[in-house]
Amino acid sequence: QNLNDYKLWLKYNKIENHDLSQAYSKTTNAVYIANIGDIIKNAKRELSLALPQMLGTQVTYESSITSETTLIIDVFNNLPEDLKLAVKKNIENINKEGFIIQSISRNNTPLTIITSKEEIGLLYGTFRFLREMQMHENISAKTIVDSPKIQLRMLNHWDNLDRSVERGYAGFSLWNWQKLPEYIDQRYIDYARANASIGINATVLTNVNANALVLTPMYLEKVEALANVFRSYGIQVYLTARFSAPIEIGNLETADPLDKNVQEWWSNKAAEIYKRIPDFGGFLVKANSEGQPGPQNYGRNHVDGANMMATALKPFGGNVIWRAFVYSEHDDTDRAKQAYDEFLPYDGSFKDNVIVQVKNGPIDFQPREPFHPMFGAYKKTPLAIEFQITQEYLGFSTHLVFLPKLFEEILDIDTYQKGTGSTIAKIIDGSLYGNKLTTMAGVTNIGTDLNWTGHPFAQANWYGFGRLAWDPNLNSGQIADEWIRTTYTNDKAFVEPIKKMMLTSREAVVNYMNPLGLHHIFDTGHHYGPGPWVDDLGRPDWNPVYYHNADKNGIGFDRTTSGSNALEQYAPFLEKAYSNTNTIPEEYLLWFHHLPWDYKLNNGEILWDGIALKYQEGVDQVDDMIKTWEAAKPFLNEEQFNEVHMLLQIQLKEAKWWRDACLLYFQTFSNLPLPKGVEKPA
Ligand code: GCW
Repeated sequence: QNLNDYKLWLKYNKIENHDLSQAYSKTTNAVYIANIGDIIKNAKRELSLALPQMLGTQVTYESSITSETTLIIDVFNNLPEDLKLAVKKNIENINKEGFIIQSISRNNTPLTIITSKEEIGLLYGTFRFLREMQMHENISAKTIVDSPKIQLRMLNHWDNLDRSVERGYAGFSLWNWQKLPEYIDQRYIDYARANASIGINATVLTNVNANALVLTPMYLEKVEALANVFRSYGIQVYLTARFSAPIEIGNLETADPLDKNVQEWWSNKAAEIYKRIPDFGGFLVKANSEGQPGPQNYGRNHVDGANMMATALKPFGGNVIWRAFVYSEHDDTDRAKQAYDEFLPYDGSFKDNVIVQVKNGPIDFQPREPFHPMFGAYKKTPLAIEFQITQEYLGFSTHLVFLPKLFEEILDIDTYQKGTGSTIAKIIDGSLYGNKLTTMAGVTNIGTDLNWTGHPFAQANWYGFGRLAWDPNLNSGQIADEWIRTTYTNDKAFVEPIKKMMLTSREAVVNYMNPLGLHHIFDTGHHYGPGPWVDDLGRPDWNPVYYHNADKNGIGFDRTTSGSNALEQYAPFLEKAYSNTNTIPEEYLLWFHHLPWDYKLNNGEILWDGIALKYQEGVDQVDDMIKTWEAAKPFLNEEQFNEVHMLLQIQLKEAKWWRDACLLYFQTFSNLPLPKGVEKPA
């Protein structure tokens, strides 16, 4: 791995263009930055790191605003009256984390102002200012007025206390529990910088399959040390709370949420945490899911459990984020239906500091899923969307897959639950139902690898998640553009083809793993390679054969009225459209329908041929990605080039593996020859 990749998108490369460099030097010639708190100190640190690297000059800071000042960074309330007047209109259009970057002429001197309502906006504004410079934009020619559209922009670490990371493919956990609290690794600071630069403002440090130990004083002291670092970057710490903690670390005999002693235990625990961490965010809970303990162990329900914790956190302003990722081996209902069935009756019964967190799709982070039907159906209790940034089902950190494309696809979907235009973005940002708490969570792909994410391009998924959590209406092409230009170069001859490569990479992985709505045909446990033949696991709902149902008559999961009728969980308009093979988008075909091998696709191909050709298309797309990368070689140093080139070779080999394994297996049912154009397995 390349040492330079450690810097992520905060490389602050030298600006070679003389005129541009001159212009930026003028803008940053005399900087007044208010001294109002720890957060702004970090904005100042960032400027002091970035400007000399980009411009080759040291920054001169002024202790007060003078007629020489060229850049002012301060909150609106502190600005001199004439400047207040200049930015007044824009200040009305931002929220408390938003910012304005505006250039004016003051006494015939050009002046740039970065301002906000609160201190945190100045940090976000500074990072944005620096990004504009990294992207060689003409800052003084435009006014930027920007605010986050979602309140909690949150990473979920699936990090265990032994530093292993569940579904982590980039080394070990960043949190060095053994050396904490005294030893503050520079990584914690750089992690916070990277997150703040894209607006992430909350992090859950521990795995949802939690160990209760993190709630003991020995660990809380370490959590406090991390919270102290993150606070000055505007990042709030959350912890996972194992439901049975009162038994495991509290010496109680039960964890029954209606038991007085249990309730008291959690209230005391909350008080203990807030004493150390006054801005602690709250708990993320996985309960009665995949064998984790929960209220149902005591004959209670999700509402009892979540509300008990919510009551404990409420006096301190904390939240409970309660996951809806539930499905049971004792229930033979289609797994895709279970969370909705179980949770729908509880809509509106949760306390106002409870957020229900739902994965983007109804199964589990597949390369493509239709949206989870709880989105739009839940109208009163706020929902958080949970995306997976780590690539559990998308080739780990070996395959290049640009996930913002997937995130965007989901966010843009219309659920039709409150008429046309009921998009998931509007549900998540609260605008559709007026929810007060809004959250986007991403299961992080970060670890101790030198480049943080294993694959250098996986950095773009961290970046893109943050950008979309800030504004779920952003376009994935713009996100790719920003990432490439801040990470590599602004040269169009590099940016354009690489952007194209990134934007097709998600469809490529769908094609070579799970085309036309196929899903969950991964090999058991690790979820890396193909395993469509697996049929012997203890739980039927973990077996791939449960999902593809291939037999001599056809393939696919019938979720219409003749099957599991999962479609009844969607709005009538979609239920109708998806029930009909003529109107369902073909990318969801086999998710909802079991169809004969000779079923005719829209383009006239029979289903078997269509599947085979999709697998081939995926392989060809990876081939093209390699060609694109090879053509980009002049812009890369040898290490940079080789690293991605080697990874792409593996991706190609494995795309073929997927194609061959799946087609050979499915062919035992279809009994049809491979169509022309599909490479014969070696
Ligand atoms: O995606 C599945 C993973 C589990 C994970 C679970 C969950 C943390 O395979 O590793 O557990 O989902 O989201 O709870």
